[in-house]
Amino acid sequence: MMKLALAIADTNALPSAFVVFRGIEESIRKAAALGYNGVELALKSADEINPESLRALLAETKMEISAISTGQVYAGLGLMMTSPNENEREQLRHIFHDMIDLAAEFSQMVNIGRVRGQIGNAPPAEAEARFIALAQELADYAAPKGVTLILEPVNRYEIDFVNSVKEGVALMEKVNRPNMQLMPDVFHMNIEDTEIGPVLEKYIKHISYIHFADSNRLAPGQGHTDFNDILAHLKKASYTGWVSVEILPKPEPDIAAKQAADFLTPLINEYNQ
Ligand code: LER
Ligand code: MN
Repeated sequence: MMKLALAIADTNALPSAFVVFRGIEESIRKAAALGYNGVELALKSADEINPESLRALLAETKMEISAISTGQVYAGLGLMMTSPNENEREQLRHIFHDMIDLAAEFSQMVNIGRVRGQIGNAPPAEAEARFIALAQELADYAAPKGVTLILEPVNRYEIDFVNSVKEGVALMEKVNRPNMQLMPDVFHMNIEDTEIGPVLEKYIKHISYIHFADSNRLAPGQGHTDFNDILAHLKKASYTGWVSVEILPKPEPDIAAKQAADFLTPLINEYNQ
């Protein structure tokens, strides 16, 4: 089964948090009403969530958490896995342990987005080695809890380390942990990869989660990305799992979330036939 999620955050998330809706309870209720199967939670730290009330709300709305995403750990706290500063990496270790513990109950997926860090002026091999060491450590912490870490290739205008899915695959081979996978975002792939559908199909064994946005980062259906072609390739590769809508909240959050659900729900229903 392919399932559809919407990226959301709490009301206190930074303006830069890349989500359609804010306010956890209200967002989950609205996403459920629009037909989404789940929500992706963008968090800065695990203590933004009260597990007991989230558990009750998910049971009531029949919604799931698709993944816990960590962009705010970079955007809000400036922490990077490539950092040469051991103190920063130690802070990250604790934040990720708490996120992984939370994901053990909710979603079993923790995203590594821009928090993987920049290379900047560091020798690239050294920055990559620091990332790999911490990624392996976190994957080994997550494995007995049934949690997978999902690294998102992000375009060159936002980060200088792991822009394309192809580069992500090369890094995954070096990390070499079964619970460390990729989370391609078709918006970034449109900038960085040679093709979208065929590349997803080719590297499917490394792919556990996908972000959907159109070429202009509006709701799927509002730009020129060919979602029928992407879904045909995913189907050929027997992809099952989440696609998560991560788009600009434009022209209005409610309109954008509805446009995406209205466009994707029939395509996903057909995919699941
Ligand atoms: C996060 O999922 C993402 O796609 C980034 O572009 C946000 O800055
Ligand atoms: Mn994304």
